[in-house]
This record gives sequence, C-alpha cells and structure tokens, in this order.
Amino acid sequence: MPSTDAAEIGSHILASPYAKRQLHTQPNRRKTNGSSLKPHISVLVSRTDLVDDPEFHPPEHHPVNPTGYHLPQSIPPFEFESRKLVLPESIQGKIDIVRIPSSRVPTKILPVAATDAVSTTMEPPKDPSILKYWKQRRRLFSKFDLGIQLDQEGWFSVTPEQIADHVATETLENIRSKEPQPVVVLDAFGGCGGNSIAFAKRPDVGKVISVDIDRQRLKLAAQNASIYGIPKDKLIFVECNAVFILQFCYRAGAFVLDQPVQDGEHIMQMMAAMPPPVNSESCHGYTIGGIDELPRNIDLVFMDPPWGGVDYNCVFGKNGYSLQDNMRIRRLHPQQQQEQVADAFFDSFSPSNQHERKAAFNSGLDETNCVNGSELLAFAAAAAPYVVYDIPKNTNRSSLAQAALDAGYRGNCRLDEHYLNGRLKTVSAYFGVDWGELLGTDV
Ligand code: MGP
Repeated sequence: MPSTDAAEIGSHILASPYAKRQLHTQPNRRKTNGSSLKPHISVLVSRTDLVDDPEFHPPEHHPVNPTGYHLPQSIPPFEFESRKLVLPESIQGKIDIVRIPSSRVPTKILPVAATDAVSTTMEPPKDPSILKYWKQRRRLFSKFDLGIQLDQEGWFSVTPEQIADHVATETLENIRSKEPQPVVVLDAFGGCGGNSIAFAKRPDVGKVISVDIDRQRLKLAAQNASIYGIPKDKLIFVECNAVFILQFCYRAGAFVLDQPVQDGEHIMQMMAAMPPPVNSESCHGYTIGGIDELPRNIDLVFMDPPWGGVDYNCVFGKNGYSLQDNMRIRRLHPQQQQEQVADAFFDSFSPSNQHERKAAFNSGLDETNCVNGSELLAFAAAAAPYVVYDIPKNTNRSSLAQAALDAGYRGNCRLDEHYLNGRLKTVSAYFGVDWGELLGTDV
C-alpha cells in the first residue's frame, strides 16, 4: 500500500517512454488478445482552466474567491515544477506520473446560459457546513433559480455545471471516433443529476442511466433534468446499489445478470447482494425503476462516488487521500445494511479538532459491507470499455496508479485537474482510451 509521505509525487516534465510506447489496453480486452505487457501505467496529468461568465455570476456567488474574477487573460501561466519522483518501493518501476504541458490543454471559457429568473426566494440550507455550496448555487446549476432541488448530500457532491459539461465533452470527443453509434452512459452515482444531465445534453449520447441508492434523490434528479429539458426517453433513473450493478450486471459493456454462471462463489455473492425489488414510477415524465430498467449494453461507466463527506480535503491534506484506505462505498442496499446504529451515532457527533475529524471520517461504515475506491475501479473496468472516475482533488496519484494497475489497466490513463476561476475544484480520471497523443511529438 503506498504511504502518503512517500507519495509526495512531483511531476515529470519529460514524458516517460512507457507512456507513449505501450499501447493502452484494458482488462477485458487483454484477456482475449493474449498480449503480455509489463505491468506499467503512466498517469498523464493535465490541467484544464475553466472560467465563469462574470455577468451571470456576480461576486457574491464567489465566497471562496472574494478578490474577484480571474478572467482568462489574468490567469497566470501555469508552470510545472520538475521534482524528483519518489515512489513507494512496492510500485517503483510500475508507474510514473507525467505532466502534460499546459499549452496542449488550453483554457476554456464555457459560457453558462443565462436563465430568465435571476433571484431566488429559496432559503439557504441550515447546516453551516454546506452554506459555501449554497452561495455557489448558480455555479452548480446555471438554471438554479428555475427550481433546481438538492438534498444534503447533493449540495456538497454535485459537480459544478461547467465542469460536468467539460467532462462530458472531453469524454465524448475521445471515444466518439471509436463508437459510431450514440453512446450509452451509466452514471453509477447519479445523485441529484448534475453529471447525468451534462451527458444527456449531448447529441452524441443515446441514453443515460442514472443510478442512485436513494429514491428521493432520484426524484430530485428527475425534477432537475426536466428543468434542463432533457428528453424523457433519453434519461432513465434506476434505484439500486451501484456496486451491485458494476460487479454483477455488466461485462465489457454487455448485460450479463441473466446469463448462466458456473462459478459457485460468484453466485453466492450475487445472491447475497441482490437488491430488493423496487416499484417503477413516472416522475416529471421520466421513468424511475429498478434493475429491470437497465439496457442490454453500455459503453461508458461514469463514477462520481461519495468521498466520505466535506472533510475529505482538510483531513487528508494535499496528495493525502488514498482510494484504497479512505474511500468506502456501501456494497448493499440500505435495507440490507447492519450499521444504522453506528450511522445515527456519528450523525450526532460533531468532531471539533483534526484528530477527531480523521477518526470520524467514514467511521460509521462497516468495512465488511463496503468496497474501497480501488475495488470500485476494478468492477467498473470489467463492466464497460470506458470508465471516467471523479475522485477527490487531493487523491494521492500513486494510489490512483496502483488502483489502475490492480484494475488491469496498462499503458496510460489521464488525470484532468479542473480549475474554476483559477481554483482547483475537482479531478477526473479517464480510462479506456490511449491518451499518448497528449504528449505530442517532441518527446
Ligand atoms: P469542496 O472541495 O468541498 O469545496 O467541493 P471547494 O469549493 O473546492 O472549496 P474548498 O475551499 O473547501 O477547497 C468542490 C467540489 O468537489 C464540489 O462542488 C463537488 O463537485 C465535489 N465534491 C465535494 N465533496 C465533499 C464531494 C463528495 O463527497 N463526493 C463527490 N462525488 N464530490 C464531492
């Protein structure tokens, strides 16, 4: 397991020979073509600068950036530092981290469409820890004032619209040439709908399946999708545990839950995790149902899972979040969980100092009922040809590389850091595409 200290990884300005030379492969294909690449992966790190439209986002919506806007020309040129790469011994020679020069990934201004209503009477949320997200509400959804609905978890986990649109564009532009048919996207942790809506807006996406474990949240997502005018047959909501769908429902993009299985242990695990049946209903014209709504084929798994709450950054610090050690995703439906008592306890417990916050992080989760962020990636890698994984901005990069190796990826993957008005907000990791072209011809 990589230690966080050892993983204070610098950035290579010079590209690794591996990053270009090794063709990208993915686990399900590797088995069939019999290729035997050395276990190695290059994480290609890029920076994307996005800026708000200042007319639409007056300064009071920028509480964390009170000095004003960073218009494109005022964003300082980003210099990459060349530091020596220090990797934990266990993964030396297996991974490297490669910085993509910023000139290859230009700043984007994605103008946010203005809406008719520009004020809202909606009360700010009571919880002070999510007030900062409320203050940025029009950044989360440009159409916020038309009736966007979020629950507690939605407030802090929904992806700001500009970033969600950028991720959808970046994903589709890079897989479209390989997928001539409209792409089918499984948004495994759909939440209140931010990323599902961004994918569904695109004409080259045929269908989006937005999965969440919480029926009420799916209803909020349906309301939000209707505000964005997403066609009713293009977005389907599925109430289910994402881990079950990724682990048991798809292999290499094909639905396999109804296929015969030989492996007895697999059958036992599947039966134990089988979600309880749920009702289907129509909400704002969209279907919300259970696993019987899943399509026969998917092309892409998009995952923006819970990271453990708002403390993820202050508790683990820069580069300190480990997908293996710190991310915990429930593998069962809430009705099947045994841990309500622990949850209730930690809900009423407000840690005051750093030590207590660290101890409280994810501590309401019973590990035997959870998978970690690395296991989650492995399930997604087996389920679909392409995977996009939104992870905390302070994710330790050797932890990501190790997770990619463990999921069977070889060659390269891309980690795109999204800066909004010069401030790092989120990062997305892209798997299933060869990103070697980003390295250009001068290496
Ligand atoms: P943030 O990192 O909590 O705050 O959320 P911010 O605005 O960067 O300010 P800072 O001063 O605290 O650094 C930034 C974005 O990260 C949110 O808008 C969400 O898109 C995403 N995000 C935050 N959290 C806590 C989660 C989470 O638990 N899960 C997911 N999927 N996304 C999250």
